[in-house]
Amino acid sequence: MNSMILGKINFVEESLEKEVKEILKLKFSQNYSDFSIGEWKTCILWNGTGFQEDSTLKEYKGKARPTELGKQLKYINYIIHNTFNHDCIRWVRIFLVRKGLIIPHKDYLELKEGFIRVHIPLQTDLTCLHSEGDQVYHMRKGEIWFLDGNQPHSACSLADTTRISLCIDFKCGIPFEEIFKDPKEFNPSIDPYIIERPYIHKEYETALQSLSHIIREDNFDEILSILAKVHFFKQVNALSMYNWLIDITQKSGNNYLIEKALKMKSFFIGERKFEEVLAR
Ligand code: YCP
Ligand code: CO
Repeated sequence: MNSMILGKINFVEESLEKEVKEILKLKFSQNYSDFSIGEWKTCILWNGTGFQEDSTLKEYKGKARPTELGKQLKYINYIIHNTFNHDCIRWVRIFLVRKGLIIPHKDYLELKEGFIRVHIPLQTDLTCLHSEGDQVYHMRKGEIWFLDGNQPHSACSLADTTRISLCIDFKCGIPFEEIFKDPKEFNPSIDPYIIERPYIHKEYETALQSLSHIIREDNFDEILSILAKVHFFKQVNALSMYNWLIDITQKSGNNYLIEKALKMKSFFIGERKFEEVLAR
C-alpha cells in the first residue's frame, strides 16, 4: 500500500466538536456525485480563487485562498495554519460520507500531474473504511494520511455514522517533510489500522455472477452498489467489481448494459477528460 500515515493532530475535543457542528450546517457541493453511491458530498474551504463555486479540482499557480465557507471554520483554519506549510497548499475540502461510498477509482486522470493528497478524519468510527488495491484500512481521528490517488482506491461509511474528513491537496513534487510548517512533525512511525477480511468463497462469487439473471437498466445502480461494497468485507481487490460487472452484463446479453459497464471502468480507472461527468 502506498498510502501511509504522516503524523497526527491532537485535537482539542471541545473545539473540534463545535467545529463539526458548524461543518454539518454548511452548504455542500454536488460536484463529483457521479463518483458516489448513497450520501457522499464535498465542501470547498480553500481553492485558487476563493470562490465557493470553483469546485472542480484543477492545478493552478499561486497560493490557495479560503472561500466564504472556509473562512467560517476558525478552528480548522487554526489547525491548518499551525500544522502545514501554507505556500504548498492548493485545495482544502471537506468530504462527508454517510450510508454511502465512493466507487473504486483513480484520482487525477483528468489532470496533468495531480497533487499530494492528505486526509485527516474529524469524525469517524470503525464502520468507516478506506481501501487501496488489495488492502482495506480504517483512518483514526486526527491521523494525517497521505492517500496515493494514483492507486485504485475507495472509501465508505456503510452504517449511520457521518464520516467527516478534511482533505488537503498540496502541490506535487515535494518531500513529505515540506508539507509541514515544522518538518519535525513528519512522523511516519504510527501503525495503520488494517482490516482483516475473510476469503471469498466460490459460492459467494457464483452468487454474484448470477446477478446476470437479475440485472436490468432500472436496477443497474443497485447491483453496482452491491459489487462496489464487496471488497470492504471480503478479501478481494478494490477493482474486482469491474470484472464482475462486465461479466454480469455480458452474460445478461444486454448491449446497453455491457457498454455502460465498460464505459464505467474506463471513466473510473482508465481515461477521463477534464470536467467530464459520467452519465449514470
Ligand atoms: C477529487 N475525485 O479527486 C475527486 C473527488 C472522487 C474523485 C472525489 O477531487
Ligand atoms: Co479519490
